[in-house]
Amino acid sequence: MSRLAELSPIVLRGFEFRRIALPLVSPFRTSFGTETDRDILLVRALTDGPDGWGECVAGNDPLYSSEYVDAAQHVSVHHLVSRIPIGAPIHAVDVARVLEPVKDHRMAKGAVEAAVLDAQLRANDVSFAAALGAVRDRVPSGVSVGIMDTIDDLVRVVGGYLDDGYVRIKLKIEPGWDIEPVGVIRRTFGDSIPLQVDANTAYTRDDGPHLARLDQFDLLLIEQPLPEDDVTGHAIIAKQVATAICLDESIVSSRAAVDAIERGACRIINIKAGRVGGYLEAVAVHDVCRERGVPVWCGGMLETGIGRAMNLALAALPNFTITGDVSASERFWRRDIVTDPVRLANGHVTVPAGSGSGVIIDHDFLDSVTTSRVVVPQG
Ligand code: SMG
Ligand code: MG
Repeated sequence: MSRLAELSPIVLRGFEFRRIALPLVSPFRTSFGTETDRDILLVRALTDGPDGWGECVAGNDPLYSSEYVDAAQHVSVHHLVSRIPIGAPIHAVDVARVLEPVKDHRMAKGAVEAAVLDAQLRANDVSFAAALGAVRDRVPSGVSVGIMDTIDDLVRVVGGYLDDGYVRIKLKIEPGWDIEPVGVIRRTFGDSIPLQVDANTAYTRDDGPHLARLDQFDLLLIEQPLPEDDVTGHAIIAKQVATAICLDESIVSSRAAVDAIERGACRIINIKAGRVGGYLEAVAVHDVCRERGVPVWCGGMLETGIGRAMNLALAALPNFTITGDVSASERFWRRDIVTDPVRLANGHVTVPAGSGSGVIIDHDFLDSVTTSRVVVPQG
C-alpha cells in the first residue's frame, strides 16, 4: 500500500538548479547517437528542514526525445517553479496538477516533482519505496549494452557483464547491427541467458519481416522498433513478429499506455519516470498495466545515484515482474555523486530503505563536478 496520502505537507523556500558534468566510463552508442559525457540537471527543493533532490533525465541533445537539458532547465526556471507555492504548505501529489497547464516537458516536470517528493518524504521520515508501494527490498539487475565497433568487442563486453552477475542482457540494435550480433551473443552465451533488444525507433513499418528474423533467438522482447508517435505501426509489427513488442518512447503517460495496450501495439511496457512526467505518474502507468495484465519493467536513463535510487523504489512495485535496466552505478560512472552508490550483489541491487530516496549526497564531489548553479526565487 502506498503511504503518500498520510504525509504531512512541507513548506518550500525555493529551488536550486545545478548542472554537473560527468564522463561515462565508456562511450554508450545507441541507434540515435554516442554519448561519452553527461551534462546533468539536478533540482534541489530548498526547505527549512531536509532539502530534496531530483534528477532530470533529459539528454545533452534532443535525440532520445525532444527534451534536452538546456531546454529542461529553461522551462523549469521560467515556467514550472513559478507555479509552485513558495512559503506555503505544499504536498508533492499536487505538483503534477499545478504544472499541468505547461505542455509536455515531462522530464523537467518529473525532476521538479521528484525534488519536492524527496524533501517531503525526508521530512516525514518515509522512504520512496514505502511511498510508492514497493513490495520487494531488492530487485534483479539487467544491463543495457550499446552498439559496438565490432562483434568481438560486443562478445567481450557482454561476457564481462555476465561475469559481473547481471541476470539479463539488453542489446541496442539498429539496421545493420541486429540479426548477426544478436545471433552471435545467443550462440556464444547459450539459450538460458535472458536477452532482449532495443531499437530506439530505428526501424520502419516495412521492417516487420526483417524483425521477425529475431524470433529464432528467443528474446524476451523487442523494445521500441518504430518512431514514438507510430502506435498503429507497432500494432502492425506486433502481428508480424512472434517476440513480444515492448514500448518505451511511445509511453508518455498512463493514458498513452492504455491506448497502446488497447490498440495491440505492445505486450510489455518499459516505465521511466522522467519520460512520463514523474514517479507518481510512473506508478499510475504501473497500475493501468497491472489492471490489464501487462507486465512492466523499469527503464534507465544513465542516472546518477539520485535517479538510480528512486528507480529502484519504483522497480520494487508488484507489477515490475520483468528485470529492468537497473544496473550498478559503476556501469556508467567511475565515481557517483552519492556516498553509497548502487552495487551489484548476486545479480541483484538493493532498494534503498532510508528517508526519501535514501541517498546521501557527496557534497564535496558534487561541488567539484558542478558547472553552474541557479537559485529561484533569488534571495
Ligand atoms: O540507464 O541503464 C541505463 C540505460 C538504459 O538503454 C538504456 N536506456 O532507450 O532504454 C533506452 C535507453 C535510453 C538511453 S538515453 C541515452
Ligand atoms: Mg529504450
